[in-house]
Amino acid sequence: AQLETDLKSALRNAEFLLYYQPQFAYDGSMVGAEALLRWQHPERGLVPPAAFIAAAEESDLIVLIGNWVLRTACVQLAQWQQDPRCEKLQLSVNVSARQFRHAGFVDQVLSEVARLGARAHLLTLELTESLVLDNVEETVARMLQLRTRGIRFSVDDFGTGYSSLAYLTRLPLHQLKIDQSFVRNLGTRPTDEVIVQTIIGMAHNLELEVIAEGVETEEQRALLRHYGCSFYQGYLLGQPMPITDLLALLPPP
Ligand code: G
Ligand code: G
Ligand code: MN
Ligand code: NA
Repeated sequence: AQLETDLKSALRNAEFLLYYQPQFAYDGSMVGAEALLRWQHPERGLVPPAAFIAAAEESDLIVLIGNWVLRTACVQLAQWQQDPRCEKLQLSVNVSARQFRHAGFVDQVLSEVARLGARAHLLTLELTESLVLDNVEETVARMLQLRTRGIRFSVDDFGTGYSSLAYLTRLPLHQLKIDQSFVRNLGTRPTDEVIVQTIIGMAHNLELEVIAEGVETEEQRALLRHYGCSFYQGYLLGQPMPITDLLALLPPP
């Protein structure tokens, strides 16, 4: 409960900020970033989401925090659109199950996008596999309301749940994001190579984009490329970083 009180005051005192982890195409060009929440605590310093997201998810606090993240991401997208170096960058935002199921979610996303003038097709919402499978009817209905307005969807941590091909075809998805637990052992654990190849093949057959996360070595990237993975994210290419550092990675105009 203390943490909950602290999080409420963090919202009031504007102590949250977004870090950005770059995402690259196979040709080395930056295609966008994932927004990752951080809490700049007055005494504890920079607090990672692992220390507070789960607590926030126990109440509608996650809705308030999630709304802040969405708004801030839309502000960023709208700013990028003013700069020819950034105008094509897409931004991925993590969405918690409780936030997605909240009655106001669809309206919240659409109104922030419209109010701030962000291009909807550059905003990707990352949903976890367990979220999308929990109540497929309702999930599809909500996703479609956003999809028809241009918002894109990615399945985060893909491969850790139990998605069947049948479920996947029912969801209006744009991207699968291969979980880092499979990427980590590429080249050392043959079963993970099979899993990664299967996910990539599945994505291609469903005409979905596929991105690998947690890419830490050249060997992993080379294998992923060899298997047909088109997009990469991970420490090899860039850690989550402040926005100014991200923009410094772009080629000069
Ligand atoms: O960098 P990392 O420590 O940023 O993130 C750890 C976990 O926190 C990841 O599983 C990530 O999905 C989650 N996370 C990061 N930012 C957000 C956010 O804005 N909203 C939600 N719901 N989860 C987030
Ligand atoms: O939203 P998601 O669960 O995918 O969160 C991504 C998490 O993975 C964040 O905590 C981020 O900091 C972390 N991460 C990003 N790239 C790497 C990487 O290359 N290696 C490891 N170990 N973690 C990473
Ligand atoms: Mn994510
Ligand atoms: Na993930």
